[in-house]
Parts: sequence; C-alpha cells; structure tokens
Amino acid sequence: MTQRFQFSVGATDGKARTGVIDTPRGQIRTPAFMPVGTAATVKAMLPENVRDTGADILLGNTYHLMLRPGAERIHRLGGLHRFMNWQRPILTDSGGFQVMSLADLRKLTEQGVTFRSHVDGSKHTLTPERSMEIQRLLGSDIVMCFDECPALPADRARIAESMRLSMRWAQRSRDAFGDRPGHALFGIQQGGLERDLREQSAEALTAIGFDGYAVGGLAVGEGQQAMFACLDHAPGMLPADKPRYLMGVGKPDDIVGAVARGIDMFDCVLPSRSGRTAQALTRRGAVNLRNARHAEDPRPLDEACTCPACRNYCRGYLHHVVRSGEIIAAMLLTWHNLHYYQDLMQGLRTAIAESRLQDFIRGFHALRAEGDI
Ligand code: PRF
Ligand code: ZN
Repeated sequence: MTQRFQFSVGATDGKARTGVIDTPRGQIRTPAFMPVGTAATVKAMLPENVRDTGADILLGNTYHLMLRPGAERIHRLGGLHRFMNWQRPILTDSGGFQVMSLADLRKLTEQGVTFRSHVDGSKHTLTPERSMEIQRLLGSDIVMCFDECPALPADRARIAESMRLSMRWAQRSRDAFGDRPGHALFGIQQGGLERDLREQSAEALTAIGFDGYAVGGLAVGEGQQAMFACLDHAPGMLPADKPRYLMGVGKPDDIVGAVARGIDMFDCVLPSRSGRTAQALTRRGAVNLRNARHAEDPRPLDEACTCPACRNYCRGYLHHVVRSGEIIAAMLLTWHNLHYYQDLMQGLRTAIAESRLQDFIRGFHALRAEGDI
C-alpha cells in the first residue's frame, strides 16, 4: 500500500479521462461518485453494503460533524473512519457551503464565518484554520479548502468579491494544512458563470498549488444548460495532471455531461435522499414506487440491475413497503440508487477506456427517452 497520494490518468476520450487516485487507504477509480455520509453514516446503509455497491470513497461534512458529535469527540473515539466503520478514503467538505445553506444568523467577515447551529442554536465560528483543524481531527483523506459559495443569481461585483475572498481563504487553508503525506488538500474554483473570474480563480489556485481542484459554485440554481456552458471551459483551466471534482453534482445526466467535459469526481445526496422518498433512479429514468401502477407488478424494478432490491423483490413488494412506511423501503431503494450510480460510473470508465464515450452517451439518452417499462 502506497503512503502517497497520487493521481494517474489512464485513458482519455475527448476531454473525458479515466484514472486512479492512489491513497494509503485504497484506490479511487475515476470518474468516481462519492456517496454522501453527512452525519457519519450513509443513511439507511451499512458501510460494507455501500462498498458492495462499488463505492471507493465517501463524502463527510465538517459542518454537521463539528456540531454533532464534535470533531474533538470523533478524534478521541479514533477518527471518522473507525467511528463510522469505513476504512477506505473519505473526502470532507470544509463547512462554508453548508453554513450558508443550513445555519442560522450567519455573519461573514474576512476572518471567517460565525453562525448558530441549526441543531441547537449554539454559536460557532469557522475559519480556514479551524476548518483545516476539524478535517485533520476527523482524519479526512481529502480535505477541501474553506471557501464561500455565493447564492445565484448574484451580480458580477458580488461574485468577483466572493471569489477573491475564497482565494485568500485558499491560501490560508494551504498554510494551515501544512505538509501531511498521504493526505490531500483540494482547492475550490469559484467565479459563478463568469469566464474571466473562473480564469482568475484557476490561476490563483494553481499558483498556490493543490493535490486536486474542485469546480465549486455550480448547481446552485443556474440550470443544466448554464452549468454545461461553464463546464465547457472551466475544467480546462485546471491542471490536467490533478483530479477535478465537481461539488454537489448531480443527476445522472448532469454527471454524464460533466464527465464528457473533463470532470473526474462527483458527490450528490440525490441517490441516497431519493431512496428515502420512494424514488428509484434507473437506466430508464426516475420511477416513483409509491405510484399505484406498481401495486401488482411482479417484475423487478430493473431486470438488468444486480442489486438486492432488483434481484430479490418485485415492484409490488417495493410498492408495499413504501406505502407501509417500512424501514426496508429506504434500505432497498437507497441500495438500488447507489448501485445504479456506481454502475453508471463503471460504464463511463469502461467507455472512456475503450474510446466509445459518445456511443455510450447516445445509448444512455436513448434508454431514458424510452422511459420506464
Ligand atoms: N463549495 C463547497 N462545497 C460545495 C460547493 C461549493 O461551491 C457546492 C456547489 N455546488 C456544493 N458543495 N465547499
Ligand atoms: Zn437495482
């Protein structure tokens, strides 16, 4: 097992790449999807079953874990990997984005952000330095810079000022992170939909130097067309020899379009969250198992899927446990959705390796256009 953090590109197909990130806790095959384990659990799943779906890495959240149970407590209990029984790589988000979307009474200054917990109203401060300390206490393998993601729409002056603040925080994050062999620090590009601001952000981050680079500030309400227009140029501004991570994305078709534009890593609550609201994501699009049309359907959710929900149960059963509010409904649908996402990533990796990504994407859209059977 290597003690180093290292990204190597395998094959390319157009702007898309396959690769491997080597870490002391194991390999991450890219393009990669990271299931979200916000509160030290991928909700409704045992970690060994998350691995069974094909996940190489999970995402955790500084914001949630600092509030409950606290970073120092997790550290005393052996770190996040031991605490939640996931020994493979963990990437942690830095907290700023979650503060802005979840916390109360937020106050932003050059120093950082103070806020009140959405859990119990207690007062907290996050700075680049404290975020780096929390992510170190958690034992995160891939640490994210502390940044600010402005809500869109926002005017250009506001986006520019926010991006410059995030770049100053990126330098402070780099300084506070220090040198930690086997652990990686990723910078986060900001700049909204403004091409020149994205350029300036990429230049600032590249000058500081990171182990990987995220495209932040997208999927915040701008729509897929605008996001893809930005991704037509943004990934190419970031170093080709480092992983590129599109934060908080996305729906299956967002991921496919972003991979074709040069993104290597993704995270999104969609597969796990929709598994708890009766929504299955399949090759033919979304299927709501609450719908009465499934009540006496003896067929599996997806005859081509090898997950336990599809191998062992019919649509009529899944409909029944959804309607009855049974816990197994969330377990089975989350498992299926995560399995579907990992199958999609494997399909993308293989297609890129075999130089047939455009064919794969055509087939992906054709099956979705047919709709559920
Ligand atoms: N910054 C951070 N986390 C994020 C985002 C960001 O811009 C986004 C935007 N889609 C999701 N999560 N730190
Ligand atoms: Zn399935």
